[in-house]
Amino acid sequence: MIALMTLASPASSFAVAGAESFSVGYTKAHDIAPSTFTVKKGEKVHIEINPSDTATGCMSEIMIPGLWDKPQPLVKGKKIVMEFTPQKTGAYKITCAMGVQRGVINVQ
Ligand SMILES: [Cu+2]
Repeated sequence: MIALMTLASPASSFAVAGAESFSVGYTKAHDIAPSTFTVKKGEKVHIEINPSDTATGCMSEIMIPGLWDKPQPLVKGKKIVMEFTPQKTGAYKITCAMGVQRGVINVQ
């Protein structure tokens, strides 16, 4: 029973109706984790980031050019929710507000 429940609830994914959902952490030491995602074109994506630290300097904001274009500040304890439906396949960079890459979303 425990094994079945574990299989049904992987740590990086949880249920949001109608969306592929990801739970993401942030620390200053390791930035976002996980940082690589694979999703499907035309299917809604729901990403929640729960920062354990407040980011500073260059990497203080996060965005996904082409999927989520409004930079969001990473503030300790302040959940960030990004929801979007990718319309084109490709590899979309997760970046800071000035475009430095910190992860990738592969749309298949
Ligand atoms: Cu930057």
